[in-house]
Amino acid sequence: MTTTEYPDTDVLHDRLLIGGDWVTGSSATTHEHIYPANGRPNATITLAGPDEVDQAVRSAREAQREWVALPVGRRRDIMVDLADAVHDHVDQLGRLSVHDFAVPMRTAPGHAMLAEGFIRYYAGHVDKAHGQVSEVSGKHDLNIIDREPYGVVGIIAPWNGPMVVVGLNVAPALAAGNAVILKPSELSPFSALRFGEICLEAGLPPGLVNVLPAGPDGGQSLVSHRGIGKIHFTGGGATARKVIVAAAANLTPVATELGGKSANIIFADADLDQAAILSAWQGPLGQSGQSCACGSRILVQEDVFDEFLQRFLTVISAAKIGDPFDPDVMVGPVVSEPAMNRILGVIDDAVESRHGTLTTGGARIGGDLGDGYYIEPTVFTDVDARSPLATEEIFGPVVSVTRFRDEDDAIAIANDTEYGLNTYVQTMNLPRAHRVARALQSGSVWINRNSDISPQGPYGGYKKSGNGRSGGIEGLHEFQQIKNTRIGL
Ligand code: TXE
Repeated sequence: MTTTEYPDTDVLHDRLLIGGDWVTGSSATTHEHIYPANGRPNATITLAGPDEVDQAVRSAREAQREWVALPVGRRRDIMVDLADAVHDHVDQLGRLSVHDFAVPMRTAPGHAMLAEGFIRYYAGHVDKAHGQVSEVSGKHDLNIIDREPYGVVGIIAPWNGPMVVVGLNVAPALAAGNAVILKPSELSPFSALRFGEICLEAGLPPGLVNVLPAGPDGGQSLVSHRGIGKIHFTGGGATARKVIVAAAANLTPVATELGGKSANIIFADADLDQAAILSAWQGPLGQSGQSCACGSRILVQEDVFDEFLQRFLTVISAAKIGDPFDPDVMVGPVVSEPAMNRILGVIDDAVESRHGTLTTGGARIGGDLGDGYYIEPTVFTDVDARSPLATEEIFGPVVSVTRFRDEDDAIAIANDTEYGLNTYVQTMNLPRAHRVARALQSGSVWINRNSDISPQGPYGGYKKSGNGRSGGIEGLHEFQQIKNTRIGL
């Protein structure tokens, strides 16, 4: 199929959504968006520049005043209407995610479903905000503690999950009473722009949600704008440092959700069939390993190493790789030619430096898929624990499988990383599961299951995986500031 034959090309929006209007700005540049599955352009999009960011902040400020002036019940109902509207467009948003970054259509609607779930969850918080009254020394005084919105918040999304960020961060920001400027990556503009349009269709005030695809320059304009009350950044650590430095000019607070190098610990008492399936999909197969939640360091108790490895490789070899719009395809390409070349470079370095034994994969996939950016699911064993393979986030279909002796050994290896986003543990021993979970230095621990991020559980990192929390009441508090009012009676 050529890209023009793909569905929904009529809603591949290529402009900015500011104040409810589609805008192609003078200071904006353009970006030729490439469909990763065939290396061909599917649209030329407008990127936001400083003028467009400034215009969006002005629109957002107006809309935010209108938003908080609405009765809470009305705001709640509008957010419920938004959840319903996203629900009605889950498949279309899924297809746009495929156009965005070639995530297989088998899983793409799941991003929009997650967004719907978070929007619906936070809609329920809108009319249940309770302040507090606390006793103070002047016993006739009245001391009131309130949580208030920042005003206009900037939300920066990574290319691999704009609709996930809509759920994790846009939903609580709106529920907390803020207006939002959402900046998707230039590599994945379409689903976010369509979401912005759905917000207008669902009745949100124009300008409450502005969608400005932009690259690093536009991103810098957003984070250094003095009209932004708070920034939420999801992306890599290197970029996070640039964001924090730029925001520091105005002392704008920044919450971050960053990368990971997550361990997946498989004990001898685990269900090895289930562990093999979970490890393959949470590892090199799901989104071709392009996920912050990728379980890229698979640690297997030595007694069952060979038995697990054989089952794991069997699951990988059975996965169908191809065009993400094909409903039978489970694994797509990586996001871009630079990403493909970077990942292949990591693999070649690891082989040349003997940092591990290449057990399967390692090469670009040619043939019918040769125009796309496809890499074979790649597994290294016996990896040098100090090598880049074992310590650096690869963000591609490359994982390591190594042995450990006992529980203490597994915990030590799992924690021996500067990251701390997720850890996975496969065991049927309940006391062990709790003991190990308590000892792990990561914001999320998943026992016998994949990383199923849900509204009820705050998701975020330890150490260099970031400081933000998305989900739960913590996710709402990220977008509120606290006011203490004391009245002398
Ligand atoms: O990140 P980048 P990518 C992490 C993942 C990996 C990275 C991949 O682990 O490390 O994100 O996503 C914009 N000023 N997570 O490649 O390059 C850029 O346009 C302001 C963790 O997108 O850091 C994009 O919109 N903005 C996450 C965004 O920053 C700038 C889940 C991120 O870009 C900028 C998913 C600049 N100077 C991925 N330069 C989690 N923890 O949940 C770029 N940008």
